[in-house]
Amino acid sequence: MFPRDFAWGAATSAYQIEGGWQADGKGPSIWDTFVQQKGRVFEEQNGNVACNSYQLWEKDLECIQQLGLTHYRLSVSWARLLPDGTTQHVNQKGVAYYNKVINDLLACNVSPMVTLYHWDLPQALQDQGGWKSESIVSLFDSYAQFCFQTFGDRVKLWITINEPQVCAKCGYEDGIHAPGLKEPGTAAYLVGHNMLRAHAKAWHSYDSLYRAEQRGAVSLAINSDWFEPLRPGCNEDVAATERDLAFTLGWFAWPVFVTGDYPQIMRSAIDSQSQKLGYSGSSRLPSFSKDEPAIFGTADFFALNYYTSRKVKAGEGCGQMLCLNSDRDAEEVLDPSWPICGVSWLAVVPHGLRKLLKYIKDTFNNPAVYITENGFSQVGPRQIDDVQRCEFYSDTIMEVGKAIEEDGVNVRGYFAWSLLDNFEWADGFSVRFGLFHVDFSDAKLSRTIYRSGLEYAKMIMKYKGRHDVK
Ligand code: GBH
Repeated sequence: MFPRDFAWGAATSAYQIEGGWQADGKGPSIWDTFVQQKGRVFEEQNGNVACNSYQLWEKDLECIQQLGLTHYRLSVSWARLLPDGTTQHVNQKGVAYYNKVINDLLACNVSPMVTLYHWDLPQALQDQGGWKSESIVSLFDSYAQFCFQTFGDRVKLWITINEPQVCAKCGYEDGIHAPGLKEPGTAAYLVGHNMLRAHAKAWHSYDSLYRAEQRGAVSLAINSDWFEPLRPGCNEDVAATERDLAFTLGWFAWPVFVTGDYPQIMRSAIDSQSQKLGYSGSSRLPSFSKDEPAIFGTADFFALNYYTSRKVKAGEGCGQMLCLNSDRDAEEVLDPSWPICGVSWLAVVPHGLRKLLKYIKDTFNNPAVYITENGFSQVGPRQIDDVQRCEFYSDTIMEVGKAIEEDGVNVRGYFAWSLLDNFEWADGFSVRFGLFHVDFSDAKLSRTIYRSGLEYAKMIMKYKGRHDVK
């Protein structure tokens, strides 16, 4: 069912696991700032220590080996490498840390997939306007080039930006993630725009300066739910579903994989709402200039973060608010048959992943796909014997297998979110996604494998093993 070189992985991100927020010359990031503000995070928790992977990396490596992973997806902290965000000042201790991580992985036959930006912008760059400012595009490119130069002899799979849609919406529209801004209806589109340009510029740099020698692949991780009309026969619901998909997956996938520009549905929804509300000036959704490096074609594979599905019905006709949800004008509902795991947004729908994969194959010209995140959360008291999560992983991996075998989708790898219980952003440590439990009340932060970790290890062994029999 799974190709011989299929990537069996797990993922983490720097701020969520590393701790060491001020260690060895690291600069502050926007999350270091955000968590210090009252009311931002569950019980005022923070990632100052988190899983302390900055010091306990070798424990993480043991976990990785216990699972038998072939790949590990981590992110590097921009402010740990470049404390003020620029290449003017390199923190050699940060470089040494990631060199060790990468070298240890390779020594254990595990391939690293490295994300450059998993939401932790250096505060120094936020102070200059952050992702809203056009200057971020070349700053990001310099940072990316620094990473290609420093680690690219060993890292062959790169993700520039993790979930630009979530960065833009949660960080600048809803204000529930760092930098915590609430500028509805405008900032998210600008931020998304600069993220696309930054991604594209970094991809072009890799393509022209590093690819020939390093022979790696670069993409961006796009998050999307699977969307279906609530009433399939109802035209309004079908149209709302298309809009919802355009505002989530399409926002970033369309420019990169299809046209070099945003989905037409998205632009016309935004512009007609602007007109209705008498918003003057140019479109709130910026345009790409012909003089810039092209956006189209700037991904060597499709990186998908999939968590859940939604049924969609027509919205209430926008309302008077200038905001992203009004532009999108779609109402999302849960099917009562879908179980909810842990957090309220996470309905368990493994078959939605298969449908989304098929959609990606058909819409984006059959790209190689890595599922760069997928997981199941637990809240409340520790439950090592997590039978539901075991079932979730086996059902999901079955759906991925069907996507490959029956639908012919070119899926190249699967990364479970997450290797470890970790700092789940605004939910702090109250929501646990790990294959390993982390005891945050114990100074040693001991890692204990969940039953689902053992099951995932067995699945990996089984599917990898099959080839050896032949
Ligand atoms: C991913 O985000 C992230 O890449 C990863 O870092 C994270 O730990 C993981 O998934 C699990 O969440 O509270 O109703 O307003 C997934 C996208 C964006 C989904 C924020 C939940 C909050 C919904 N997430 N969203 S709500």
